[in-house]
Amino acid sequence: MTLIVTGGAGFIGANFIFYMLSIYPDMRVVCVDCLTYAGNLSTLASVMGKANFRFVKISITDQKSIGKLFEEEKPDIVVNFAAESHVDRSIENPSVFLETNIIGTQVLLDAARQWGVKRYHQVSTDEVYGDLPLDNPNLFFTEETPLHASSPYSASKASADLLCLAYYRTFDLPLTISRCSNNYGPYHFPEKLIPLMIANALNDQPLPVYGQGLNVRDWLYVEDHCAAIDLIIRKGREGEVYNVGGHNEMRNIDIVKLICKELGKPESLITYVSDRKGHDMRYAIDPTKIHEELGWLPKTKFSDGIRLTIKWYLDNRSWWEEIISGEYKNYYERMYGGRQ
Ligand code: NAD
Ligand code: TDX
Repeated sequence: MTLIVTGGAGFIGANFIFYMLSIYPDMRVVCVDCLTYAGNLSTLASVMGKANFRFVKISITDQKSIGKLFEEEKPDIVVNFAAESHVDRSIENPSVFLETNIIGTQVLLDAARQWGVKRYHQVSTDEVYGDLPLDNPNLFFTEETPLHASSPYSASKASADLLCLAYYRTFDLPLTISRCSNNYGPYHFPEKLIPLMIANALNDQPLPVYGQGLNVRDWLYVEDHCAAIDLIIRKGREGEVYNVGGHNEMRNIDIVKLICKELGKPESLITYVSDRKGHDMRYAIDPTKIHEELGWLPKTKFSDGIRLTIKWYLDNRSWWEEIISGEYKNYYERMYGGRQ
């Protein structure tokens, strides 16, 4: 059994590789990643020496190299995590999002068709549904909710989902799609809310909360997402979309205050800054389908997961300190410097 994982040097892809190799120690896992700013080879250090693991540095947009790799490896399963994933960067520069998230997906779908892959899985996001209002907590995203993306990032992910569904309908390509809510956990790139706030708090730096911090996200520990994808590729029905989320809605400001409390840092570090353009108010997943069809339920409560995550950032300072001391500094200055 050979599994290709694209984007495996990033946050969720790396956690998925660890998860799969721990549950299926004999599976051949091939990681494809072109190592953008978000990809980090040191993340994969613990699996790099394994005989059944291979890392290949190529872009999913590189049709020739992807074709050659599929010819060599003849993968049974492909799970596509590779993407530009940060909403703020998509507002700054949309074009690479279209290139990677849409064209990259098309290249993989074509290779999967050509080489007879048994299952192609597209890792999508709840952001394709747009957002929900704050004043109606009984509304949730189901798989039937119309696509209504807000940012260039989510529009590119929605486009990729439509392409996948078209390949299923037109070519019978055996595929599945998962749309997950916000993940958190080890190896989360420090540009994202939770790791950014942990790193800044540990360095006694301001904690930049967009707007009033009232936006709501539905947080899921990354390992629970990995378990859901494993179930979907084994037992999910072809051509189907599965929403993944654990009913764990939190306001941004409450997360930031919790991080201050856990780290013993003063809330006076919190700085309200101008809002993200087009900022989605609330995401909330209805996970009934994956629960009833596949028996999936999240295992990690937020109170445990956030402590595990904070501990990981305390124990692995060199991982994120190296990131934030490099090119990230320029990004941070562009995004937050002088932002009021
Ligand atoms: P990430 O930014 O941490 O990692 C993305 C990885 O993809 C990096 O290793 C990067 O080098 C690689 N990559 C980017 N462009 C590539 C290309 N052209 N070719 C090959 N590799 C390329 O992202 P993440 O947070 O781990 O998200 C992974 C996937 O999960 C994405 O598709 C994202 O849309 C989806 N998702 C993320 C979340 C979340 O909360 N982080 C939630 C739901 C869905
Ligand atoms: O400095 C910040 N201050 C702040 O208030 C940052 C980085 C974020 N925020 C807010 C914006 C959002 O309301 O926190 C919330 C979470 O922001 P992000 O971590 O950027 O995540 P989000 O925009 O919700 O998107 C994430 O979840 C869905 C991932 O980045 C996507 O890849 C995934 O599809």
